[in-house]
Amino acid sequence: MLKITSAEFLQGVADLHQLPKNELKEVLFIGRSNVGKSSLLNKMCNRKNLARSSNTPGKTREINYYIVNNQFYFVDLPGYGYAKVPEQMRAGWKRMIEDFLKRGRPIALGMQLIDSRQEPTPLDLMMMDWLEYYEIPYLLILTKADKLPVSKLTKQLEGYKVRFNQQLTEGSCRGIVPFSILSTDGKGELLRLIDVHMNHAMSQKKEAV
Ligand SMILES: Nc1nc2c(ncn2[C@@H]2O[C@H](COP(=O)(O)OP(=O)(O)OP(=O)(O)O)[C@@H](O)[C@H]2O)c(=O)[nH]1
Ligand SMILES: [Mg+2]
Repeated sequence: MLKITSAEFLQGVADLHQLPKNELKEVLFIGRSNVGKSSLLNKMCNRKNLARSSNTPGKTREINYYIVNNQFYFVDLPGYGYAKVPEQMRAGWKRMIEDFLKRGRPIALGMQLIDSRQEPTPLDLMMMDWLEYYEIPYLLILTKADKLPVSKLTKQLEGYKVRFNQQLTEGSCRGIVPFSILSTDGKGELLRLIDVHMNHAMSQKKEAV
């Protein structure tokens, strides 16, 4: 079982030339502004303020790198979809994320976060298409699960499973997991899944050599 024993902020990347040059595996945190990316990252690391919750949504333009167990990276991607962001900044975000994915970074797993109370937005769907296109294994994480009664959450989960059945069975989606920072329920399962995909990514690398 993966245990996170250390986690430190490494750097904020505004220009992709600054991306770390080593080969450490990466776990990506992807989702719209305010969906809970930083909260999830903090919860996974048992830290309150490792990833700062931005009080100005949409303003974070940097890709934030955290080094975990001195072994792999948690990568907090800038949130998208904030209504008040000017068109020019949106285009900049899109270019940055696509350039990032194109670079063929050693990504072990993508965590695509969606608010459990909502349907995926067009930008969420675009992100999922990109993950599929680049064959990056990813999880759909339904955040803020505490905000729904259990029956509604179950229904949402079932709806997502039906809707994304093809991605689950033939594509790169490796699971749909409800999550809440107010409970410890989903954390063990996420750590297990990160571990599985980290090991998988490492063994693939060895085979390729
Ligand atoms: N009730 C509840 N609130 C949550 C949960 N996860 C996040 N929040 C709250 O949602 C707000 C946004 O969370 P963040 O983690 O900052 O969201 P983010 O995706 O990092 O946002 P950006 O950095 O702006 O892209 C904060 O007020 C969190 O406390 C959850 O599981 N349950
Ligand atoms: Mg954040």
